[in-house]
Amino acid sequence: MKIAKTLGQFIIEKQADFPYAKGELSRLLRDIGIAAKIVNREVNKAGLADILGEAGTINIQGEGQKKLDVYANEQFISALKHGGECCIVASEESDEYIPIDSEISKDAKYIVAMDPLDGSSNIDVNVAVGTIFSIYHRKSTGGKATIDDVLQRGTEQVAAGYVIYGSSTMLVYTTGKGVNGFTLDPSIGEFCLSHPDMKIPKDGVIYSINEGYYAHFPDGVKKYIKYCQVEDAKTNRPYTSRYIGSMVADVHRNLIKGGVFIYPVTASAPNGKLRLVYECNPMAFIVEQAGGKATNGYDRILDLEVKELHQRSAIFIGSENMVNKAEEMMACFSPQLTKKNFEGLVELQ
Ligand code: AHM
Ligand code: MG
Repeated sequence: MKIAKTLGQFIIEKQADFPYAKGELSRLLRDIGIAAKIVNREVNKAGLADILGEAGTINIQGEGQKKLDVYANEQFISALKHGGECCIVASEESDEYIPIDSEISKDAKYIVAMDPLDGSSNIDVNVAVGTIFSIYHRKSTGGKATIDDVLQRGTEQVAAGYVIYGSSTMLVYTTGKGVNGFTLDPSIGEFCLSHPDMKIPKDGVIYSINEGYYAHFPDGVKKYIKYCQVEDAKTNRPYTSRYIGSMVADVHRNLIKGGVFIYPVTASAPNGKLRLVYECNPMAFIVEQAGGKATNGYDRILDLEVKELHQRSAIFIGSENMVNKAEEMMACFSPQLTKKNFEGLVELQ
């Protein structure tokens, strides 16, 4: 029987790609892998809570039962604290960034931004959810790391990844040298390399968007949806519509099969819904590293200026040709209000 390479073995092997690194990033990735296994265990028994009579109030250790997203947040923070390689954690679950002041972290060089349990409203109905993480070098030197260490452009990411808790559990990550996927083998409790050097097809036939908000979409997005639905044998249209409502699961499927995932600005979410720092940037880094594309409809996600920790952005992400087509529609039917054309509009009034 062929023995699969574990995540731990793979990380050590790849350390040679960073000749000046002393293994801190490898240890950080290992810590994230450990937390992912613990969260996976809880996600997997989510439905049992009621049966075991533990839900809502007190668990067997006498602790209050936590919502899974809070639980996941605590597990990742605790793993990163104990690992000693991270000086700040920024999380969707915490309003402010969390400095890590412990003795073993005093020389830590890395910042981790994460969404500990993305799509958590899907937990109750046994649909895939995910964890998203993004790793940066601390920029400041001396003293405590600050919010400016967190607010770096996506291009500055050192590594990014996601865990998908689906029909199997996978961890997919990049350190800027391609994308590799690992599937958790529950019998040995290890993530094993199952998807080496992942590449997203240039074209796809899946479009993924919450069409319930159609009336609230920009015209460019409406036109793109109509384009996807038109019959055209040459381009394999009509395309297939698939929307899970967990970004990790939707993007993961498209990464493997080809497709585009769009969460645009809407009338009720004028800046988009998804968060730039710990949702859009890491997914954009991964998809670009797999040969795909990610924009906000006009500009590359990774180049966007980051002003706030919980900043939102529209996102068009996936197969390059599909994102290009959607962008074309945006440019045509929802041109970006740049300073120049804004001034033009003012003059017209
Ligand atoms: P969350 O971080 O609160 O879980 O929200 C993010 C999720 C994404 O995973 C998903 O793509 C999107 O929200 C779904 O939103 P909607 O229900 O508006 O389509
Ligand atoms: Mg989220």
